[in-house]
Amino acid sequence: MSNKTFYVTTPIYYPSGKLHIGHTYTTVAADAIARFKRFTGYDVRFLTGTDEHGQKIQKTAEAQGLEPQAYLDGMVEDIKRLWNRMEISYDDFIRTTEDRHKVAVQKIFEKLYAKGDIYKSEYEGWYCTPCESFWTQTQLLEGNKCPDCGREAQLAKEEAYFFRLSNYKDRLIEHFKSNPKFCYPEARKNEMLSNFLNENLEDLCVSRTTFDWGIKVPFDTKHVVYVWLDALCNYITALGFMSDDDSEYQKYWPANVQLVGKEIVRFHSIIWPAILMALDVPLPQQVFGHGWILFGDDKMSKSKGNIVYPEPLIERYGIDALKYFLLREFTFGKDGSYTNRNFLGRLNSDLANDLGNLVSRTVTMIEKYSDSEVPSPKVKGGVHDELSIEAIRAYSEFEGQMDELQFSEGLESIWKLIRRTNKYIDETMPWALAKEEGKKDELDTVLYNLAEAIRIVGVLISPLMHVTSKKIFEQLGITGQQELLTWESVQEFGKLTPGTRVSKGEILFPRLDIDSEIAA
Ligand code: ME8
Repeated sequence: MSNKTFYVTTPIYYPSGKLHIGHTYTTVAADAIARFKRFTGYDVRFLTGTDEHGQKIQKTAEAQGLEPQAYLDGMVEDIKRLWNRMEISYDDFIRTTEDRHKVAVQKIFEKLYAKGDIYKSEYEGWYCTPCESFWTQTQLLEGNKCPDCGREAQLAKEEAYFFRLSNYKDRLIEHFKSNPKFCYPEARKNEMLSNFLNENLEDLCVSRTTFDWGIKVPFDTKHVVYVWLDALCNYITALGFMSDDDSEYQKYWPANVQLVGKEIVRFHSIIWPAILMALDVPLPQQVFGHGWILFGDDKMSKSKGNIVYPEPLIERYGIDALKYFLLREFTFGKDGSYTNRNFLGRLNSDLANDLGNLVSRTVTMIEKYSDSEVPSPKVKGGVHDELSIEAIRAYSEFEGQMDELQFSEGLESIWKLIRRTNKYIDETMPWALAKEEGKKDELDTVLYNLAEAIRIVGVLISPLMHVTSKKIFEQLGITGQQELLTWESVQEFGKLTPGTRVSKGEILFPRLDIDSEIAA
């Protein structure tokens, strides 16, 4: 195992409804990072899970006539089924109702209380149950509406424990300034600095007494721990923090990147680091707040009912089609709109036309003009060298873009190579070379270079689209040749062994009739 470690996390989702493509988006992005880092030699830990306490979950379970735990078990089974169906390569799945988490959260609460970072007082203010967020009167919108979701907040007055968030304001500002990539992208950092850290940072209420579906405060059991404090701690409790065996915590913490949607950047870049500072624990290297997938102009959300689910899309078009679309269509960090037309348009243009056609044309020509065997290249220079230079460019650009989590640009770099390779076919016209006398060397070279280019494409896309990548390797007949499938193998053009036998497989991405797909 490599001694370079990499820890990536997704938010732990509320199992208060079926997950949709918004959740899938974050998880697919985290999976792409995890797979890319493993591929490039890191010992990776990829954590996801579910946030199972709080008033909202309790109310949802009650509305279905179920005990919270029974309700949650069913929901979590569905979530795991979805991630498994999508072949998400998570290493651990934490549920906040698990003992390993509950016990550690109680210890964390006790420690913060013993240090004086948590104290008892009375809460008087507003609470938004769907967001599980506390608000002051001045933060509310007109009509006592929650500034995050626009729904009506409720007045709450109860005895409560508070976390001394205000004590950490200066250290947080200092951390933001001296670590410019801590809260990222730039726009999120500026938003946090100007909207929250510039104002009075009030102490945070961290316990509730008006319901009981939560982790009990160990020394005052009529209180349950505020669901956000409970939830945020998952990133370290899952590693065994404050347990008998904290070897994983020692190995993987601090996280390299914590992915979250932009609406919860405040919790992850202000409250979470303050808790960690209070615990004397190092902060994650980066909290990346990505944008929203909108439906029309609205955020897709369980409560608004304007939802696209991943299951019908993956059943009909395959997991790689959805993963490709999510990573390619939206700039990571910015909002974007989902439409069926855009989704299907990308499938046709990028996957069926550009990639699918290239693989199919290449394998067909090798079968036809070279008896299914990859010939050895004979000629150098000109257009042939242009192709190999392009392949090396694609590899190095892709690496840089993946390190910056710019998936869309990374895929575009690979697609530039794909389009260049398609153009190479048009320029060299292998079908004409096959007919002409004395062009055998030229033809062999073209066929070899095409096979090598698609091998490189297959390797480059493998962390993002592993199903397609495997199909390409099968058609090229190199599945068993591990040395041709590694990250190192694409740093050089010309590794494919002449004589390899290709065989045409199923079409990678069939061309779709968009209007009839939309009507279906
Ligand atoms: O907030 N576009 O859980 P949650 C993009 N339990 N991403 C979206 C999205 C959309 N339309 N909708 C959801 C919670 N997401 C807490 C987290 S973490 C300690 C606790 C993604 O089920 C995005 O990552 O509401 C967002 O932050 C997350 O799902 C919210 O999931």
